[in-house]
Amino acid sequence: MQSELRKRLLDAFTNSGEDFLSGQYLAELIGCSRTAVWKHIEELRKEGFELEAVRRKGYRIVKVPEKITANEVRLGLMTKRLGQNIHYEESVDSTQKIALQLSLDGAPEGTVVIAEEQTRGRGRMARAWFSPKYTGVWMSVILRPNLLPQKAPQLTLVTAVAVVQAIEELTSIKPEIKWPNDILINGKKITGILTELQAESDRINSVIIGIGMNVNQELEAYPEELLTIATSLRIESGNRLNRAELIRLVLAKLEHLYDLYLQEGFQPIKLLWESYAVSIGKMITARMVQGDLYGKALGITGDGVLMLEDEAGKVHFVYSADIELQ
Ligand code: BT5
Repeated sequence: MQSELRKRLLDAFTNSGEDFLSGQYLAELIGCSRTAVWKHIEELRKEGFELEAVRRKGYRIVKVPEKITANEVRLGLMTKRLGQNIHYEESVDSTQKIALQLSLDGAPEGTVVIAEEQTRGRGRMARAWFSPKYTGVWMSVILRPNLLPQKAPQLTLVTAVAVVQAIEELTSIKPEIKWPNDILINGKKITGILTELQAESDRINSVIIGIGMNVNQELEAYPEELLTIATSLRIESGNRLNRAELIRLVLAKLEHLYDLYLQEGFQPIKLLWESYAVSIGKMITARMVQGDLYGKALGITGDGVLMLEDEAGKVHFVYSADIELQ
């Protein structure tokens, strides 16, 4: 929505307080048709405003979107490193990009970038990640582990377990993990994780973990192509969640599991991960750059690599793929 029109619309609602404003009045005020007013109202709803619409009376705002502030995240944060340094932005292209720049500038481990909205949020292989304003958690965490670069993908699995544990603690929902980076509820995606690495030949400079969580979106907020594949914690639990609290919990779980991983290696994470994994023991198709592979998902190796047994009984090691459950 053009910002001048938006400003006039919000000013009108500010002045009207609890009173309703009719579509006709708003149309005249901002100089457009009633259909256009309705579209603007829908835009506001997508951003997290709750509007009451009553026939013959019009509209009024009953709830404004709650913003996250860095201070709100810090208050009650139970971590030693993760989130001790928070960069909060209202709107960015991608938190990954900002985090990369901060990491190149020497930001300490645990630095977190949080945005209310991403205009070019991204998934793996340059796919788009839908990141609407005020309703999700779009954040990137900078880690600097003393590990060989080839171990970095394991951090995706460490993060997946942390996110599942945080969701379990805050809601009564039991999410599942689909290898390697999807967290699902009832088969629909609630969270995606993107792990990006800056490394020299044998040492990691930084790993940037991007976490995208659908929290307070309603179904109408999603574009057509995501309607059948995405969901949000609000849709699944029926409740709006406090995003700052969720962020604190994810950071606390992640720090705990990350420390466990650094001290004891991948084995304890593997056990936890497997207890949440949805694909293990099932027939799956692994879609890879080099082609599709169909077979039974046997589990993950001690390194976090997916093992898939094809119909001829041959076991394949899958390092990177999109998994389709049959
Ligand atoms: C992912 O990629 O799932 C990783 C997503 C990581 C997003 C975070 S947000 C903070 C940080 N900053 C960024 O710019 N990114 C990270 P992938 O497995 O490639 O899945 C991408 C696919 O998921 C898309 O092609 C869509 O089909 C679907 N998708 C897009 N947006 C979605 C959403 N909000 N919820 C569920 N599915 C979505």
